[in-house]
Parts: sequence; C-alpha cells; structure tokens
Amino acid sequence: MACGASRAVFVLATGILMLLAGCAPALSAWHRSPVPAAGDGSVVHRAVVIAAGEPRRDTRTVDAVCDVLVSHGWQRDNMLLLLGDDATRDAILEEPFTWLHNQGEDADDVTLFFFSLHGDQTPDVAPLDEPDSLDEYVCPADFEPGDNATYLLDDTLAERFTSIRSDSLVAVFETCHSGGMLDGSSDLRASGRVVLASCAADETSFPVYLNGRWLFPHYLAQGLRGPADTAGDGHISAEEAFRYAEQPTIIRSAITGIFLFLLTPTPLLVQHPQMYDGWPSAANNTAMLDIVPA
Ligand SMILES: [Ca+2]
Ligand SMILES: [Ca+2]
Ligand SMILES: [Ca+2]
Ligand SMILES: [Ca+2]
Repeated sequence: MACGASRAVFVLATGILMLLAGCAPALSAWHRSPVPAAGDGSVVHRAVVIAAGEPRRDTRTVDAVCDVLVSHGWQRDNMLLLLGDDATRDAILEEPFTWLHNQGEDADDVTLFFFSLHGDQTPDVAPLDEPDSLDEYVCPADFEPGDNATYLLDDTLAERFTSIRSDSLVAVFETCHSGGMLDGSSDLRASGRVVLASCAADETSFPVYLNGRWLFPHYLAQGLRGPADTAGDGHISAEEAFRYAEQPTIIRSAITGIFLFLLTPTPLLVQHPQMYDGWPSAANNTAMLDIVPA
C-alpha cells in the first residue's frame, strides 16, 4: 500500500460518560497532577490541528477532533487549525509555536497537537540519530516528492517542540511510519510528553476499510467517548485512550491487510500503534496525562 493510504480520523470525545455520571467536565482544573504547580495558575487547554494530503484529512478528521474537544469545554478560540493548503512546511514550523507564545502558554497549561499527514522515511541526516538509519518525515501541503527541502523531518520537528512550555503535552500522529517520530535519539521523546503514533516506524497506516476513517484515531475517539476509562474514575488519559485503541487497530489492520493481500500482490500489512509515555518523567513514570479530567 502506498504510504499515502494511511490516515485517520481522530476524535477525542468523552462527555457522555461524564454527563451520565453527573459530573461536568472540569476543564478549568488539572486534577491528579503530581507535577508541582507552575505557570500562572490558570490552566488553559489548547489544540493545534494540522491536516493535509487529501480531503478527508482536513474535513471529516478535523471536524471530529474539534467537536469532541469542544464537547468537553475546550474553546474554539484556543484551537489553531492548519488545514489543506495552509499546512505548508513554513507554516507548520512557525504558526503553532508563535501562536502558543502569543497566547501566553505556560507550564500549567495543556497542549495537544494532532497531525494527519502523509509520511515516509529517508536516509538519516544529521543529527545521525536513527537506529534504523532512516529519518522519518511528514509531508506538508507544499511537499514535493524528491525535494528534500520540502519535507519535515522528525529531527526538525523535535527541535521545534522544545519551545513548548506546557508541562502537559500530548502529540498524536496519524501518518505512515509515525512510530519513527520516536525511534531516534533526536526525535520527539522527552520527559513531560505523551506521543501517540498510528503505526511502527517501518509500517504504513490504514483507513478503516470502506468508510474512509483512519483506524487509530477512529478507535482513540471511540475510547474517549467513555469505554477507555478503564480505571472508572471519570478521567480518560492519553495512555488509557492508547491502550483502548491499540488492539482493535492491530486486528482491523490485519483484516484489511489480508483483504488487500488477496486483491493485490502486496506484502501482508499490519499496523501496530506506538506510544511514548514521558509524563511526568521518563525515569519514574506512574502518572497519566489526562486528556479530559473529570
Ligand atoms: Ca497557564
Ligand atoms: Ca536524523
Ligand atoms: Ca527511524
Ligand atoms: Ca526517527
């Protein structure tokens, strides 16, 4: 399957369970954080949604993500959307970070990045950090195949992420080879982050067969509507959502892979989502980053 076939609808939802439990989402507060209070004492939730590559990436996917966040009290004024032709390389590297800075993002805020883009691999370039000798990259709207100046390397994105001030950061990648955002020593692994990737570094991502929804975000969203709350405490964390989505993504991609294998002489493809859990620290990590606090 061409790398361009990977993708996803990412939906963050949850309110139903909370409403049934009679507890309105208290998104002005950040519960259970073992991290010492920092920032200005006002917890602001912000989302950056970046989607390009085909119509469903910047319509159905983005609508679902934003609607779910809004259903939990996230403010649309606190969402930056870079969609379609606007999601150029320069824009991705500049606008979200300038916007966060201008918004006064600080340590006690919550920041979510969602990427739905094509992705691929290329021979490792400096810094030479890759165990597989391949850097991974995402494809901005102005990406030109064969022109290395137009892709967006994991090295570059990781360096840019260092300017994010929030102690609570989750990044979701629905791209082919997105596990490779985590495999190199100069990639996106860092304390204080949870990074969710739709597939392993050497894999492509699948759409849900027939309905055009990408597997991993589809199941993340499903879990965040309630069933991912395995602890039953009203919180759904990024880690819980990942664990909810992981197995059905593997199983469904295997089914799709078998179907494609029977139709075309392609290798049998299976998609294994990946998680880096660096919140609150890579060394002593027992807490979870709540996407939707109760
Ligand atoms: Ca703040
Ligand atoms: Ca590199
Ligand atoms: Ca790699
Ligand atoms: Ca990498």
